Amino acid sequence: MKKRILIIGACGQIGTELTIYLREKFGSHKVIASDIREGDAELMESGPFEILDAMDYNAVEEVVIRHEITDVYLMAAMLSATAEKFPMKGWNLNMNSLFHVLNLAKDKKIDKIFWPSSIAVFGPSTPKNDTPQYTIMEPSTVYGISKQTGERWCEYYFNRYGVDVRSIRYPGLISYKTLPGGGTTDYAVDIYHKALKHKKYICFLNAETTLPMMFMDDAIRATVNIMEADREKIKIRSSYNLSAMSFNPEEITESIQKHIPDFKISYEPDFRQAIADSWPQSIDDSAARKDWGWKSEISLDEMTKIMLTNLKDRY
Ligand code: AKB
Repeated sequence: MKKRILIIGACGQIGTELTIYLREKFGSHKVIASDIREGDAELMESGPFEILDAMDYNAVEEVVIRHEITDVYLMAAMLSATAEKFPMKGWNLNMNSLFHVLNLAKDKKIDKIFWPSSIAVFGPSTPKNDTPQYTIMEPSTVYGISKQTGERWCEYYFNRYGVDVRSIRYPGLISYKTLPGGGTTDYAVDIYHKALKHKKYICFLNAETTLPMMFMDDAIRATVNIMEADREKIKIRSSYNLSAMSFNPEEITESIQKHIPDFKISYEPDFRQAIADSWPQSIDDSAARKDWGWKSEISLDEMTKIMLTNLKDRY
């Protein structure tokens, strides 16, 4: 099999675990990790690595050609909270990096692209519960606008140029290997670290803020499954809704208290509350289930057990 994979943004929260998973699946030498900075030891030592700026078309093209890349996973992005602080930087990174890989595929320099979208494509006017695949989309954040625009361009490149681009609208992702950076759903990772370290956590969202979330293992499985599915099964070329669980800060606290009974949470909502309030509470992912067989496996309580077990030795 000629497959050779490039992961751009390999040192981030998703990229780190995705790289390690793909190296185990396809062989280390077939999976080139790249990022603007070096990552953690496991990632750096498990296979080839390139320093790469996702905004630099010539550099991306050079790495693609030198390594004879067939599949690109573009994981570099500025997330919702940070992009509100640096709107133009967020827009430029999220859009330019996408155009670079779409154009490489259009020019037949790569075969296939994975590009992550997000629940942030939805906005205050979207139905909040069981948000359908096709619905009103008026995102109110820079990040959400960039993801929704990106979805339109993915579909356009597929329809106009036959570019094989595949995408998922990730919910908030929770993992213990790498910390997230700059998202609105990051509290759901931080809370586990603080529960173990201090037995208390000050949450930047209020107790009732229910958001769609997913454990990283499910997200990685979904990502690789959509990329490995037969081309004709991928009917949606903008991005697929994806769902696993929904909870609010109070509910994740109760799940943690089953293991750490004296854990306490308090609330000091900041600017991220408005972002979270603009997003859905739960997602209808029936199209992903039907088209390429998606099914989530990990529930809130299972995730809590995994997170606490794997983080406890750090504190
Ligand atoms: C964020 O909070 O910005 C991300 C996302 C939901 O895409 N985790």
